Amino acid sequence: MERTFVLVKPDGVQRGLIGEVIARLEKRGLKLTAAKFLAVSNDLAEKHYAVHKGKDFYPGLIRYITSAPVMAMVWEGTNAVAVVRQTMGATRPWEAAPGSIRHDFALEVGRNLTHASDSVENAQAEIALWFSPTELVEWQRCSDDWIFGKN
Ligand code: IDP
Repeated sequence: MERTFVLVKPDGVQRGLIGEVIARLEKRGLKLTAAKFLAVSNDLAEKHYAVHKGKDFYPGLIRYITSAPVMAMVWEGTNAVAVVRQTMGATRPWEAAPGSIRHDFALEVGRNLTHASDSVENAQAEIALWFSPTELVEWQRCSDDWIFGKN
């Protein structure tokens, strides 16, 4: 089953939106595999956003992500990477689809509430960066067959 990495970033935590994000992902049918609440070190922030190093917004991005605690999670399900990106909405909130989290709760690209992996390959790398293998929980959910459609 496909897995993806999700962060409720500091603004989402400060604004009391952890529950909203989790509720939307749960209701969509995705299954929680791992979760932890943590303060992000500079080292972790720089590794996570290495692809953006050198860009004009990079220093502000590192300051933002290390400014307050985050909720880090792994979610799994059919096409989890694409489905979660869609649930979050486009990076720039003013371009996010109505009904997406960034559309419904955000205005600024630099305060867009969440992170979600943008490819299966990046999801695997981000999950490995943020979680140890023992923190990933394999479990049976009683609704799995009703959501994933396996008979
Ligand atoms: P994503 O979070 O939707 O995957 P990325 O392009 O990977 O978007 O950018 C990572 C994060 O960097 C964004 O979520 C946003 O917080 C921040 N960011 C991206 N572009 C800008 C910008 O032009 N100004 C300020 N922050 C930006």
